[in-house]
Amino acid sequence: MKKALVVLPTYNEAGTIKKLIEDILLQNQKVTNWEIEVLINDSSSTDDTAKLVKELQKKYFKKIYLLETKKEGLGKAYHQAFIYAIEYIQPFVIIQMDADFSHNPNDTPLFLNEIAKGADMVVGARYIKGGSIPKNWGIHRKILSVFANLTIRFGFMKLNVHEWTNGYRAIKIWLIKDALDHIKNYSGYVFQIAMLDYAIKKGAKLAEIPNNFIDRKYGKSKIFVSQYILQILAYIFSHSSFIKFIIVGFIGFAVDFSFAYLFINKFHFNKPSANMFSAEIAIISNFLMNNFWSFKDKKIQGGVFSYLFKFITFNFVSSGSIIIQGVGLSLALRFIADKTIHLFGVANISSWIVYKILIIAFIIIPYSYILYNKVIWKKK
Ligand SMILES: Nc1nc2c(ncn2[C@@H]2O[C@H](COP(=O)(O)OP(=O)(O)OP(=O)(O)O)[C@@H](O)[C@H]2O)c(=O)[nH]1
Ligand SMILES: [Mg+2]
Repeated sequence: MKKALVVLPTYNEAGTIKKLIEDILLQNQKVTNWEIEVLINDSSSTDDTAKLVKELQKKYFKKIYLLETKKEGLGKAYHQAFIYAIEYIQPFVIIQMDADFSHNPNDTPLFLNEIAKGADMVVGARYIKGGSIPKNWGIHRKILSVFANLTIRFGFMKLNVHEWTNGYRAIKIWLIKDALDHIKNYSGYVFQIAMLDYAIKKGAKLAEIPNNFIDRKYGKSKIFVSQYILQILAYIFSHSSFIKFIIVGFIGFAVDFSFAYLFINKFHFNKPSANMFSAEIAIISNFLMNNFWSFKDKKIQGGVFSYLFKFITFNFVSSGSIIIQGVGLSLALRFIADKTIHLFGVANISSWIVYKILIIAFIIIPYSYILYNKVIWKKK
């Protein structure tokens, strides 16, 4: 028998906590290979949440654990619960669940099933077939949830991970132990994103199962929306290798342009050689910035030779994008049009500028990002 521990963070959930714990413990009758227990981290609720848990503890001997802490946010509450679980309970897997019945306790066997099949982390996903968000949510709440998930998905360029913010999950204890240092920095709701991001970067095996999120009937929501949005954006900016890769691209463009200007105007190089030198300087600086910043989790390992080899490959990939731009531009000019476009009667731009921007956005960026990930900064 393996132990599965359901962790419930609570703040004023007296309306639901008793029935929820009993429903979770009832799941023991449905699973054969698991022993399900519950840990509640109550952050100084001002209602009877902790008192009700203590009453239940007497009824269900040694199946219910209670931690009582200060109120410091959801991420902090999970972090405290994880540390307690690792030290005193040693489960094989932890299931995270909201305590307001938004997550149906009857689904816990489905999560355990995926864990038994080999997943390291199972996410209850509302944005896959079979999953859903509450129909009665106001339109602003629906938009917020959908957009938050899309922003994170595209911000990290992890298109096959559909759910980032839902808190119904099962995570193997080794992965939690491993992630403790990373997630302790995120005390609010953004902790859920930080945990999943860490699991992906670790190469953990992920599974998504459909989840129907139910609107709470009792108690009040604790989310502070504008703060949450800012935390999400800050997290993506500091942790997405894709965003950093785009920023490096812009810096590379500036480096190329500045050096070309310098060589031509100050050192009187001829224009073609000035541009060749400036392009190579930009390639070198892009290579270094990508290695030590954008893809720092997958930094090139080994000695001088592996650096040299990767650097030469990087030059090939960069030459590829120059060729793609050249060929793409000449095809567009020839088969679409080579003319001046009048922008709403206020400005004129040449069509080649539009083509160049489109080629960079839709061909060069995916081309380079995919090759960097698959060839130069491969996952170890
Ligand atoms: N221990 C602890 N639990 C918290 C804290 N903040 C939120 N929670 C719990 O975390 C879970 C999710 O919080 P909710 O306020 O329901 O957030 P939500 O589910 O996104 O929003 P609603 O369902 O609309 O309320 C609930 O069980 C809360 O009681 C906290 O600071 N400490
Ligand atoms: Mg809730």
